[in-house]
Amino acid sequence: MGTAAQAVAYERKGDIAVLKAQNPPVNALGQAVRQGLIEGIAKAEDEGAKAVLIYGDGTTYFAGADIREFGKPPLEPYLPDVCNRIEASPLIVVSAMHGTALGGGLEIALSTHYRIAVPKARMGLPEVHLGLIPGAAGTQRLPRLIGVEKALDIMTTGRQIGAEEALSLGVIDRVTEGTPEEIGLAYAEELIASNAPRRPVSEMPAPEPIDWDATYEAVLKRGRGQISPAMCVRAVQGACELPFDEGVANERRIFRELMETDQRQGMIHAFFAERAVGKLPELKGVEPRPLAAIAVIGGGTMGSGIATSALMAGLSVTMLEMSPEAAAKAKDRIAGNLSGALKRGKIDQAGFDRLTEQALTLTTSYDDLGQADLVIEAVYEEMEVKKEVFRKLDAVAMPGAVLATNTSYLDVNEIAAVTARPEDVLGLHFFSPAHVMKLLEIVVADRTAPEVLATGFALGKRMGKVSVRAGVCDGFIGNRILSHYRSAADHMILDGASPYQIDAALEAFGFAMGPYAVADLAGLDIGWAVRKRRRAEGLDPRARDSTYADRLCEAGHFGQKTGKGYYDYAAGAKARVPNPEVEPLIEADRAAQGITPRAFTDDEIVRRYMAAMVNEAARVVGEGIARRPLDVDVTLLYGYGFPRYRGGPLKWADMEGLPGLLEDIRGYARQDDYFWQPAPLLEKLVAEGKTFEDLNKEAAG
Ligand code: 3H9
Repeated sequence: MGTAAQAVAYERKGDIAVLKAQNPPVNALGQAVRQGLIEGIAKAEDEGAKAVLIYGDGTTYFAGADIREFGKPPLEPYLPDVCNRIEASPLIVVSAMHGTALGGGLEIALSTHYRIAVPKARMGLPEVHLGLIPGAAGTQRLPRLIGVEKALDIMTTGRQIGAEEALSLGVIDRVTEGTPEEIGLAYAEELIASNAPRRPVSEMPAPEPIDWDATYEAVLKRGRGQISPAMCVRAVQGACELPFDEGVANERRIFRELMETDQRQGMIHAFFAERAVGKLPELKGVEPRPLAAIAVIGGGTMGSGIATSALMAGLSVTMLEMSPEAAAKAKDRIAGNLSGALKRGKIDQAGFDRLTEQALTLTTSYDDLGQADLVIEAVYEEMEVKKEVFRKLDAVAMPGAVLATNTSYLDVNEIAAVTARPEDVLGLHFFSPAHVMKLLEIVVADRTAPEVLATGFALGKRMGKVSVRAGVCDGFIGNRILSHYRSAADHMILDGASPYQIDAALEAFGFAMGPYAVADLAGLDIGWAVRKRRRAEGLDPRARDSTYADRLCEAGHFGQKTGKGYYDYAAGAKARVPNPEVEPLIEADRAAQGITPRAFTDDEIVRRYMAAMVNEAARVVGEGIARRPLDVDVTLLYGYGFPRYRGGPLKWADMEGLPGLLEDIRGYARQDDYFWQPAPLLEKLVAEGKTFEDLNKEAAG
């Protein structure tokens, strides 16, 4: 980062000392920046300036503390002291914000006396997303400025607010178009001319209290096991009940405690992992192919979701369906999806009309796909059906067009092989609903060209997805691992656990939904089809199998969409009443297999489920299906409801300790040595005393 003077440039503009932060890419508040701010304020005072303007060079004001410093010994000057030093200056200090003023960045702004921002600026206190609370007096100053409830909303959700909302809440004083330097200087000159007073927020009266315990409990519950949002409540309570300095000390104590937690480690791992997934050696210097027009084949829920996402990304979309009626239905689905964006203010009515009437073309003829830069098929999940689509596509697609299959399990090599251009073929595995879910698995077949892979990543980026590279295997990264840990859960049911106990145990662990509630949501027919296919392909005779779920499907119970599955939805999706037909089916299955049921503790359920997940994930990494452990973590976080505060399954495994997990897996293998064969990579890591994180670091070079 260089010296303090380089990190914060000092310049006099008449009566105003201008401090310009220069720490690309996001002006994170690393040690040199903090030092530079302290020195800049002191110099301005020594030189007799009347005001100080603080702003950021490049694209943003400070985006927060330097997260790379976390977990290392803290370096002076500490950020809270920098904030206090700024606020205590006898000069008028002004912040001019653009880009994102986040976390410590907003805390710096709150310690300046006046705040101005450009209309596009965004701000927030997102520390909870890193397992922390604001730690530079944000929990003390923001409630003094805007009241406890509004401050807690911003802190506990970590949401970003735009400049206009910040103005209306009273976080900032003014919104003006211009460069941060221009608007900041003009504002500072005006304040000097009008003899405006210093305005330290710490001297404002303590905010009005609320019902702290009730709020703490409500926020804790909303966090599904995440502790930092609830701890924001305790820190803000300090702002009401303690003198400012003691409130800051209280916040500091909580911040330091959270810094030591696994949750903080997990969330910061997730932050960097999701930025690392797109960094692949084979993409270095590879240009993606042009992307302006895409085509989607199949307008069901998935195809319509993909089309919606593409339209929202500014691409024109041709939707191919089998009949004009089916095409009209697809259009209705897309319009339905887009009306959600309209309601949320993401597009206006004119945008809605343009997307549905001009950017979207419906067709029933493959001949109309000849202009597409990229075609995605989202037809029925059946190899022969997909192959037929690709043969037709090969005949009509323009040279250089990327041909993608949205399969979730099937062999992309086999699909590519029916075309004369397998180098143009890849898998783009979206997750349903595709316009909502952030995960995109980009499946590389044996002959996929690097620029085709790069085009997949470019498409993902335009659509705002988190894209993960995956190799070809049954289920790629996510569904392959899912299939394994779901089997572990199914085995526990055969052995005596109930689906409801399993769901409850895993939800208490932090999953958004337990596996059986998820199955009901996705549709039990999906798993049924996969089971039938695998049985037809021939199961290994050592593999355990169960039939109770098939019986449920045979009775027409496919989950939420039919009103019954593992749960009965007569009283609504939220009520989650167990379906009384399920237990007898399970008991019959156990009896047929001669199994005497036993009791499971919730801890054992979680341990077995996680061990199965980690073991299969280790195989997926060992076989190169996922490049690095972090690719698995991001896949599970974004596609499978894995609790973010645990970092992903392999980060969790590192924190739990790999030797203990391997020992447990070996123990389970004494009862079922087929299912519980330890993954060779897990054994190797344990033998070498390494972690999955070591592999991530080796891959980063
Ligand atoms: C905090 O402030 C605690 C305080 O309360 C108390 C302290 C005592 N540090 O996301 P991008 C890197 S906690 C270090 O791809 P975008 C990022 O890794 C902090 N590095 O760009 C990436 O590096 P690379 C509270 C950071 O335009 C590059 O910058 N603040 C930091 O899509 C570009 O990032 C936050 O939580 C950082 N703080 O989004 C804000 N931030 O190129 C976290 C980014 O090597 N940051 N990097 O992969 C963000 O939300 C987004 O990065 C941001 C830009 C919106 C700023």
